[in-house]
Amino acid sequence: MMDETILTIRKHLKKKLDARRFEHTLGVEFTCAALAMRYGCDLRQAELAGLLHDCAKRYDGPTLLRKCREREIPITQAEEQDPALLHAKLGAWMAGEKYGIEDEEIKSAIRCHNTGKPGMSLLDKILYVADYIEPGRDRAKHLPELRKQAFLDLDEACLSIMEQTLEYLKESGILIDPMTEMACEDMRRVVLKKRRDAASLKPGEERREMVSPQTAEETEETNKNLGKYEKNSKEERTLESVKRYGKARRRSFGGEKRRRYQNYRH
Ligand code: DGI
Ligand code: FE
Ligand code: FE
Repeated sequence: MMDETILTIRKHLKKKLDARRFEHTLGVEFTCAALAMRYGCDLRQAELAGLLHDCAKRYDGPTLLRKCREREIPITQAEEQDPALLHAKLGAWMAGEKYGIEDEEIKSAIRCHNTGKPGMSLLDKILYVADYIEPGRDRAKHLPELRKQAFLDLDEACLSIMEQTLEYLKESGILIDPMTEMACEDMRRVVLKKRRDAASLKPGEERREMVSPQTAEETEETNKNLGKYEKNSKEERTLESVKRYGKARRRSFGGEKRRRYQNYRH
């Protein structure tokens, strides 16, 4: 059954956004849905986040600044210099106030969709990645590889995008928002931890593990305090693995990496 809310918002945005932005919006909505299927995220949440993420993009810089000030939305130095960034924060506000979205997770994903943030939720990461890889995008480097990576490991894809974005901002001499740096550092910690865990395991049936959905608990686990995580994770993971598959599953990071790069070549 088609969701009336989604259809109504789509119709409204078609009138409010220019044709290119609307096409991008649909691309992000559908990519969010695909990633939600892959990682076991709520489909409706993902679609709504994708659909509404750029709803404030119709305003120019000065208007964004004014509207954010009027609504007492905090403005960073980078946003002051590059007010276009504010479409994320104002967009989250509009999702709530204009489009009646009460779901805080959807609003959070919209709010952090251009800078990211430390401790991103599964939905935050899905929107962040979908915005970059949707079918209409063609400027970024390594898009075919990134698109594939997004469906293999969402955290790795997030990190690649954050690193590429920072590289682009540095090259162009654009002021970097501290949130963009913090998000990337946090994701790097999460990914390095995952890689270390994987490397410490012996080779095994890694294929099945690679395609198993990322659960909300797993996402939460990756976002946990690192020290605590460090102490318990091996035992917890082994236990979880035993629960899920009936025996301890082990895999080799080297094997997975090699296979992934082989995949990239065709
Ligand atoms: O709205 P979209 O064009 O679909 O994409 P977006 O909301 O992800 O915005 C992407 C732009 O945001 C891209 O040109 C890079 C820019 N950006 C990301 N982080 C920062 C940033 N710009 C500045 N000034 N500072 C940042 O930290
Ligand atoms: Fe955006
Ligand atoms: Fe976008």
